[in-house]
Amino acid sequence: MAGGPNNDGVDQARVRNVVLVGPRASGKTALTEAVLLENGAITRLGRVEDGSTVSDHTEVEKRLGHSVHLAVATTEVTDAEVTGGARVRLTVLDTPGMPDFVGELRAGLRAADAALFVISATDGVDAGTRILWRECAAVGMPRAVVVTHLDQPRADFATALADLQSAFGAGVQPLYLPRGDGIVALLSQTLRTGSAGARTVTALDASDSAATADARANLVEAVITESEDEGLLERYLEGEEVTFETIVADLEKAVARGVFHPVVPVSPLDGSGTAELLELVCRAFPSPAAGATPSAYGTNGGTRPALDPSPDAPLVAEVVKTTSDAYVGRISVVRVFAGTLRPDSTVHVSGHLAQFSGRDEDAVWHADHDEDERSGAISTMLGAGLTTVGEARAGDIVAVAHLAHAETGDTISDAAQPVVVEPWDFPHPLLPVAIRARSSIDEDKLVKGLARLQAENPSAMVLVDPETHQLVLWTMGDQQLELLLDGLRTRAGIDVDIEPVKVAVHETVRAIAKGTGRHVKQSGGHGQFAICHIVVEPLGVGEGFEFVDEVVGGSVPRQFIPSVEKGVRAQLDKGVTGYPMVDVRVRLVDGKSHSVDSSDAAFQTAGALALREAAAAAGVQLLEPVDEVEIVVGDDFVGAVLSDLASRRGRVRGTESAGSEGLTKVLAEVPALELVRYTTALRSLGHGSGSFTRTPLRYAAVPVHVQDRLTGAVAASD
Ligand SMILES: Nc1nc2c(ncn2[C@@H]2O[C@H](COP(=O)(O)OP(=O)(O)OP(=O)(O)O)[C@@H](O)[C@H]2O)c(=O)[nH]1
Ligand SMILES: [Mg+2]
Repeated sequence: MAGGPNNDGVDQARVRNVVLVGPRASGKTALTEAVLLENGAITRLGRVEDGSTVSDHTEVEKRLGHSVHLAVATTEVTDAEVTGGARVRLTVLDTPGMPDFVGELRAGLRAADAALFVISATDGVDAGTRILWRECAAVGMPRAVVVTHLDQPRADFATALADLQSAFGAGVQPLYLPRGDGIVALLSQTLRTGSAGARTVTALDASDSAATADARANLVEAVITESEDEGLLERYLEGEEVTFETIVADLEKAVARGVFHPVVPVSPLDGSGTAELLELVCRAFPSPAAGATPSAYGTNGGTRPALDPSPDAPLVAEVVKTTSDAYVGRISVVRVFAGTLRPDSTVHVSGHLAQFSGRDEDAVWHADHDEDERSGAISTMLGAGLTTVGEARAGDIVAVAHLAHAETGDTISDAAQPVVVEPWDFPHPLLPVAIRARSSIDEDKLVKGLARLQAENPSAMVLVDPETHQLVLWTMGDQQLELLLDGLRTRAGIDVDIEPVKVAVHETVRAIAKGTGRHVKQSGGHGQFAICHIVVEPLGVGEGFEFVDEVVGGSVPRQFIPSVEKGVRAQLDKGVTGYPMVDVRVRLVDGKSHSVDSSDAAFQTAGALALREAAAAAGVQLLEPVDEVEIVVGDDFVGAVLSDLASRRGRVRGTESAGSEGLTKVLAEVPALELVRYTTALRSLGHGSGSFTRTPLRYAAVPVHVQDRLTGAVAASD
């Protein structure tokens, strides 16, 4: 067993956990590769295009040419110039930029103590990244910006910087400027050229100093503005000289406080800027001891004291990702927030939110599991590579084998002092598809396959719809759906078919009407005889079903009255146009029986027939579920969202500020029939800035054209 990094003598204050976030294809995976090469963790720079990177190590990522999973790479920063001589252990969390995989992004944010926003100079900041920046700002997460793709013909650093400053606001200032052959360090006024192991640093000549003077002045002033020495800015503006050391110290503090955000130009493909970025991470980003920790609760509720991020405290860790390996079995990627996790020790695993309907009050708190388990081997990760280590201490991110019941979002704690941490903000999957096993063999394997899918993808959800009885897979979008089905096929050998999702439409009747059910078969053998007369009446929405016995004189014998009701109920479940019938009163007013041929079954049949006839006479009105929808979208796209809602028969109740600059909240009532694929529609309407929640509100009568479509559909499928 290697003398693992966790007892490798690296001081916890020198641990750095950094998540890379940013738009699709901005260069996060390439940057991870450059950082690993710079640190000597790899000897050859992998390329995304040929599937040879450390992060995009799964078959599907190599095939698609982009990340879909959170990837973790732990390495030691070896360059003493970069670390100032200390030993620093850096864990990079590389996240997918595609919106469908936001669950992986959220897991990465949870495990990290600081974020690097990776922005391509040619593609800029998308709406989703703007929102993410604000979310990080709201929790005070330290963050800096890396600008890539500067080697591209259309790229211009000044334009990219202006875009960043308008998108991210105050405190965004370049620490370095790109220059053809290297980068210029503004504070030290030096030019840095070359790459890992062959770097030269030379002082700027007079003309370069003059050319960068404004940028340097803006940087210095921005840093001093954030200085904890309140009088410093005034003194500086009055002409007092501020030393390089003071500026650097204030800069590092302001970054760690999350109020100042240096911009570093990096070219991941040739390594330029990587060492400078590492220097910023090592010196200015916080250690886990300084980072935020989640709130903790007792496993039966009740708050617990704030977590103590020291290795000697009781163990509290969280599963941020769950995968499985053909040899090792289940692997839990764990961030330790307090205490020390050891291999082969008994820990307590507390579940997370088990299920939801979009309404928090329906959230079930760790209902599914809450038990002790024995941990297996502990390893640091380098993409798919695992290095066994002796322990994991507060601040470490490691892979733990054999926690058979642990799922993403679960808490791992000291078995003697079990706790559960507050869950992070799981994205709500809102794109449903109905799935069905292709064969009975697949059927048997499906439950197990879906359980694993669920444990590994908390941003997806599998539910059996209580009304339509369909098995519904809820995902974040089509790409995630494709990935999950691909996983079922390739990893679990299960083929499923996709069906259109049914919305739980109901029937009711429009008017009061009579109906007769006549079930008479008396031609030889045991006859059947049952006649019943009913009156059907509409009830209010949500009033359910009422059966009224108004039989007099025994026209329907007492023992067969429940049979009529049973038959009526069976027909209600089926409906008469293919949807369950609700909110009706059925009055059994009369009937006829035969002393020999009448039976429970005969009167059930007659009851069903009577309802069908009465409903046809009364006229069937379909009722559809209407959801309350709350949409948050960039201000520029509100108009498009509103007119689209109108085309979906939506009723807008109002718009208001979403409480975050540049975002508007739209409140509306929209038929569920029109929301099935709203996730994808909103993504293009809002250019990536849109998100929504939906909550079942009520049932309402569908308009004629929709009813024709629905009954036409049923007729077509019969
Ligand atoms: N020319 C150039 N290409 C770059 C640069 N950075 C990344 N690339 C290329 O851009 C493409 C996308 O880079 P990735 O690293 O996969 O981007 P990503 O941010 O990880 O993308 P997702 O995984 O989809 O979120 C790859 O082909 C990279 O080789 C750069 O600075 N210059
Ligand atoms: Mg990637």
